[in-house]
Amino acid sequence: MFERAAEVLRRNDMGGWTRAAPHLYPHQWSWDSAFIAVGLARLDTRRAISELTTLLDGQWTTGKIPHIVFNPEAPPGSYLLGPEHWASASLSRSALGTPRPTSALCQPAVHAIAALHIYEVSCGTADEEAARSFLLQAYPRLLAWHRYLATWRDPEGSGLVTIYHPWESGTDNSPRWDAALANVKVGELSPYARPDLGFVDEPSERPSSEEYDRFLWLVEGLKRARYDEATIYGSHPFLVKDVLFSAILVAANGALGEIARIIEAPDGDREAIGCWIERGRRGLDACYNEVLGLCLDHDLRSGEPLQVRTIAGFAPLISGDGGPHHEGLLRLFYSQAFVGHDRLRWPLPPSTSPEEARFHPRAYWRGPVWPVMGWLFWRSLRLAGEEERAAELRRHSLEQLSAGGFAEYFEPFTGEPLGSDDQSWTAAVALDCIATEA
Ligand code: 9WN
Repeated sequence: MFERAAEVLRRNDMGGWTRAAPHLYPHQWSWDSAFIAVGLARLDTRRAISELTTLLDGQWTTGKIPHIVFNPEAPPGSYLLGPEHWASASLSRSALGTPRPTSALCQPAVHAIAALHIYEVSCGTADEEAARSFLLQAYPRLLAWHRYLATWRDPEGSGLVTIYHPWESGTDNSPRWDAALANVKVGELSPYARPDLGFVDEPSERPSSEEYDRFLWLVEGLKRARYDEATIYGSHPFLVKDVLFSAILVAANGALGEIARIIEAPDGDREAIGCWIERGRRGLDACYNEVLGLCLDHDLRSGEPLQVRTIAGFAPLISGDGGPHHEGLLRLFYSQAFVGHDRLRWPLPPSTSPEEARFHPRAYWRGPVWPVMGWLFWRSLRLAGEEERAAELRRHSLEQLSAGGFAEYFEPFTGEPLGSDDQSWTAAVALDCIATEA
């Protein structure tokens, strides 16, 4: 299985970086690349380093790491919004000078976790020195990225990241965004075709056309604002505090703090990182909903929490400090509402609770199991000292992949592989799970 997973990454290797999937996603995606680097660290330290370095080369001067760095060789029209559609460098001076064109959104900040992982896996090997000098090179860029998120994406100082588009959450059509998207009034859009639908067995595996209209309309709004953060904050119709992104950022700040220690960064940096962690934890705590027993995203436009039971509600488990809610969150995680649901093929977290009215077992982020989410919870459980639970999660996840291959996501009741085959980040997390002692 390790060899098969490595083979998927080799086939998707574009020479220094990896496309997210062979057909559906022919470019370099931000958080995919971070997970891919986690897996590559188990194969080849230098290749793992170049995965992150090529992504960081696309960083904007604001510190933003864009959600896509484009593949100049991808066939035109193979992905709906190509570089010409974003026109990042002509609309924003902050995007000038990147070697490859980029999108203008961002995605969850898994990168510092991946960078630290590369170093830790290399310790004691001949590559340790190379990994250490990579940390030295990457650190200022990662710090600028986290500072961007702590400032432009959190002018309120709430500790929570504001997203401008569901694509920024990485959980695109999750019911988390239904209420906020319903308030987006779509104007005139040029007709468009959906290449993504040609790469899956049935359209229900992808977001609906109503969702796509809204996704494209939001991009139009961002372009009209010339991707200027202050302008967007003043007028954009979708501004949401995302608890999963915020929790990943807290965990990534933990990793960044460790990198700062290893490379002996200035004390001032380490203090700033510590403050971001504290603020993030307080922010997540404030989003806890007693009735649902979960953390909820918050719509800045309506001023309302987004009430739905999804995997994102367990954000405090990922931020590494469930605080007073840790035990309650774990109970709910393993209850009939999630991992303990009696119809599940494997006890793995479905992206949306099967008890939710808006749950759909085949529809992308509205129900299927995503292996990368499993990896995040596995990592978090281990860090929280929940060794047995972590080991179970790892075992079931590997069983699912062994039966269904390295698919993008899985039907939770049958284990049927859905979405793209040979999804890079799925193969990558499999490599890391296999390589880690049970
Ligand atoms: C939009 C690449 C990406 C993942 C996201 C996943 C999906 C893109 C799409 O694919 O999003 O960014 O076109 O559907 O939702 O998490 O990074 O694998």
